[in-house]
Amino acid sequence: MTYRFKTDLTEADVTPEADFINRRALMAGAGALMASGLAGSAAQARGRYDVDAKPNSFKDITSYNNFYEFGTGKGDPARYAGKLTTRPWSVTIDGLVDKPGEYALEDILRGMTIEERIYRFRCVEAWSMVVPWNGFQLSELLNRVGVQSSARFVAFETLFRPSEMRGQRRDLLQWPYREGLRLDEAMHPLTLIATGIYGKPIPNQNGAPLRLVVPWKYGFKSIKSIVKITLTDRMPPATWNMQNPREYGFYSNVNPNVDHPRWSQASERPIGGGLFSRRRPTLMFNGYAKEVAGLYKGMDLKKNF
Ligand SMILES: Nc1nc2c(c(=O)[nH]1)N[C@H]1C(S)=C(S)[C@@H](COP(=O)(O)O)O[C@H]1N2
Ligand SMILES: [Mo]
Repeated sequence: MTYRFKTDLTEADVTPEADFINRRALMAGAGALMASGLAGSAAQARGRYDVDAKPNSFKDITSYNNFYEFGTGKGDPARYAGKLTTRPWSVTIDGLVDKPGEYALEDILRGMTIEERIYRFRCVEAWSMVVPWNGFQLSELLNRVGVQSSARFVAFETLFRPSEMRGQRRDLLQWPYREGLRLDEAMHPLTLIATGIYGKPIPNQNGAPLRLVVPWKYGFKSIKSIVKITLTDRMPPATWNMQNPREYGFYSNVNPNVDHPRWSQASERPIGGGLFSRRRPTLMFNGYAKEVAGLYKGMDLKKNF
C-alpha cells in the first residue's frame, strides 16, 4: 500500500484544466483504439458541437468577466459575486406555454441531459475566449413546458437583488438585465443553458446557477443568473439594445462585416494569449455559419444587425 500525500501533487495536478485535458487525452486514446483502422479517430474525442481550439484556463474564464450587476470592471464580478445567494433558486416560466409556473432549480435540472460543449465566446468589445461549458439545450426545457404555437420569441430576465448585487444600486443599466431570442434561435441545438464550466458548478461571476449561452451572438446576449423566461409573440426588450439601439441590435449576431459604430468587428483579441498575443480574424457567426446561417436566410444582416 502506498500513501499519496498532498505534497505529491503539483499545481498542474489539481487545476481543473489539468483534469480536463487529462480526461480528454484518455478519451482520445480510447477513441483512437476503438476507431483504429477508421479515418478521423482524432475527432473521436470531440463532441459534435465542440470547436477545435484550446479552451482558456479556468482562471481566465472566471476572472475576466462582464456582469454589470457587480460593477463595470472586468475584475468586479470575481471580486463581488461571491456574495450572491444562489440557493434556493427558482425560474418563472410564463407567457405562451402549456405549463407556466415558478420552477425550483432542482426540478429544472432533474431529467436534463448535461453535456459538455466547447464553444467560442466573442464579446462585442472584440475580445474572445474558448469555454468548456456544461449545460443542457434550452430546447429541452422549452419542450418540457410546452411552447404554444402562437409563440415567436423568448424573453429572459436576470435576478434583481440590489442587496447582493452592488451594481444594481446604481443606474448603470435599466435593471433587471433583459435579453431575448427569436423562437427558432432559442430552439437551435447550439443554444445552451449553462450550469457549469470545466465540469465544476458555474461560478457566480459567470452567471450561476443558470445562464444562457448563444455562441454565434455577441456575449451580451448570453444573459446570466436567469430568474424568468417568457414565451411571447412580440420581439422582447433587450438591455443593451434599449441602452443604445444604434450600437446594439436585437440580433447581435457576430459579423466581421458589420462594424460597431465606434470600432471594427473584423478581428478580435483572444484573452489569455499574453501581452503581445496577436489578434485573430473574427469569423462570420463566430465560426458557426454552417449551423446557423440558415436561420437568417433572406435577411439583410446589415439592417438586422
Ligand atoms: N445579467 C447579465 N448578463 C450578462 C452581462 C451582464 O452585465 N449582466 N454581461 C454580458 C456580456 S457583455 C458578456 S461579454 C458576457 C460575459 O460572460 P462571462 O463573464 O461568463 O465571460 O455576459 C453577458 N451576460
Ligand atoms: Mo460583452
